[in-house]
Amino acid sequence: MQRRKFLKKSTLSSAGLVAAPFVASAGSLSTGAKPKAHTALFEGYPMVIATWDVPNATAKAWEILENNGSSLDAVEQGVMVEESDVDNQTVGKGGRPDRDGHVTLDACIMDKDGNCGAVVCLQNIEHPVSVARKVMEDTPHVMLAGKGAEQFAYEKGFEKTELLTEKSRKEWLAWQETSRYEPVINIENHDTIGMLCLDAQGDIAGACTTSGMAYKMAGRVGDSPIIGAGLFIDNEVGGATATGVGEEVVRTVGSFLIVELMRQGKSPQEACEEGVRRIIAKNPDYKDFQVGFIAVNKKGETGAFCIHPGFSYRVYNRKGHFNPVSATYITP
Ligand code: SD4
Repeated sequence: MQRRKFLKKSTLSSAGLVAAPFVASAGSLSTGAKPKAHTALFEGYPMVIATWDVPNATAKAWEILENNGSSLDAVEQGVMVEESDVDNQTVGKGGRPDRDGHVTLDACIMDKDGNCGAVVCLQNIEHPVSVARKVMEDTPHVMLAGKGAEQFAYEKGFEKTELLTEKSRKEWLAWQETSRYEPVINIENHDTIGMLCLDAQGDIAGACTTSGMAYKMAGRVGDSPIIGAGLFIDNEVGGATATGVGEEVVRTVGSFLIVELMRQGKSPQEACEEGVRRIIAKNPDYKDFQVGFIAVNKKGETGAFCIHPGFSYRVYNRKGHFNPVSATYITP
């Protein structure tokens, strides 16, 4: 793989925003300051960062952090907002089904002590992240799958819920007309949500939840519920989470890689860039898929990077609730 030129010409850097942290009002981030490479856009804690344009989710997490809640509660309740939002067709209720018409959900959660829980291919439950938390807290295991995860959820008091909405059902029926397996990923305004929070104590937690690729093969699981791939937290160092084609993220254990790169001294931004570089180095077809990472370190400094333009993220900290910020990207 030849070295690629990094072109960082997203709306963010072209607006001169890279060296402009802590500008309060959403939508007016520009200060005219000269962009400086690898300067964190945001820093300090408590804070929340999440993939995609998810203002309600980040606001919910912030509400918890502002009231001195834990980062673990904040990430859980934050991503639950998207799980309940039927207009978000990539997460929770309203998510697009697999090719057989079943909505199957994947989620994981990780706390400051390195405890983690996950569910994969879970059906009929609106809040997979909460089931993942129960796996973490109430079982000796890390991951439950399919029917076993569903049964466990009922035992824990979760209600059976129809996840397939009329809108998603109609779209699936239309897809069947052609039945080509070409999952379209990351073109929506919001997508799989990965969220990282630092609470007032500076402790980090993360969560990631998704309905996976639309019209995937039955039983397909991506990166999102895989600890180390879709999400990783190390409270000594920082956290990272991914969005995009899970098969590519898994091959580099992307989130774990980014946290380890931060441990070695890279900034969150540098670590995300290297994480993306590793992925494209393994796959010459990277022009055809998207992967994006966000990361945060112990200071609350953030980073974000992706392959193609179009991936954005949200940050909420003491200085304000920031508009979706476009991640910088590699232009193939
Ligand atoms: C998956 N990573 O299942 C998820 C999908 C996703 O933006 O993140 N979409 O592969």
